[in-house]
Amino acid sequence: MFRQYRSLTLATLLVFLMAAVFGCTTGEKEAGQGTVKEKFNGEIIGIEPGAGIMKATEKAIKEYSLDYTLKDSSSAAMVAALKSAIESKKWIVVTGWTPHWMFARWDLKYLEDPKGVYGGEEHIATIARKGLQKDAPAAYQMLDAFYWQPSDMEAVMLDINVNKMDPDEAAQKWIRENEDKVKKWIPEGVPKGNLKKIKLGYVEWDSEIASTHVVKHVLMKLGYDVELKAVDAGVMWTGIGAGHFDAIVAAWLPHTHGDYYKQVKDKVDNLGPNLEGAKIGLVVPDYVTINSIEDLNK
Ligand code: PBE
Repeated sequence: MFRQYRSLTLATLLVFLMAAVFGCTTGEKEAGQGTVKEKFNGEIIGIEPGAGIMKATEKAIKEYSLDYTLKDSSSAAMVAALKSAIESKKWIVVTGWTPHWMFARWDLKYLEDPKGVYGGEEHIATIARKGLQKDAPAAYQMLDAFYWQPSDMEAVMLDINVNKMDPDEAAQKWIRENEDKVKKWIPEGVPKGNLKKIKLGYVEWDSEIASTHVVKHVLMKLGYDVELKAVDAGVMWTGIGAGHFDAIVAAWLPHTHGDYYKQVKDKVDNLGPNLEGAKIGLVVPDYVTINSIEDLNK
């Protein structure tokens, strides 16, 4: 009986000792003494697989020889992961872009990209199918004139994502509050044409939800019915090339969607930039103490 007790006590002591030792190691890591890769859990949190930024990140992993896994997810899941990491002050690296409301919501920074894998500054272009000009001249002119600032797009994104407005409501609110800008996009004395319904393709990226809904409501002001079709990036591009969509306002050029664009460029009308000063890259919270993609290897 007594012997049994003694061995039990010894075993308990051993368990306590082990817990103390291991607990200590974990505690140290949480206090921030792991390697950079360990702090990021060896993961880059990505978005939808077809996005240009995902291809660019695969390339960055190769060019910087990063021992990291790029996780597919969705734009919404990426933001949710970012939010929860920030709430517990954990390190996280995500595929991010500008314009995006997340920069207004949290203190974030781009990791420097000395090899230029993400391609620097770019623009978002409007692309129309061939024949739209003839079928719906007023819509075509409006799409051609559509041009706004990153701050405009961000205002709509903030209403949708932070103020939890419905995209249609947020778009209509922005239009109401920016009559002077919208007026410049509305053609005068241009016939509507035979096409009554305009079909816009887009991907459910926060930036493109904002722009596509604004354009939808301006086209409705011109008297068109408008149908929005949310698809993958690949389908958006083959769709505009094949004329399944009348237009897209979500073409990130020259870099992010450069490969997609190359495949359809002779079959579409490029109506030029609708926004300048866009950018993609790897984004971390400000409290993360590294500054460059090269530091991810440390
Ligand atoms: N994005 C937003 C897209 C373009 C718009 C940066 C996530 C992409 O990477 O394809």
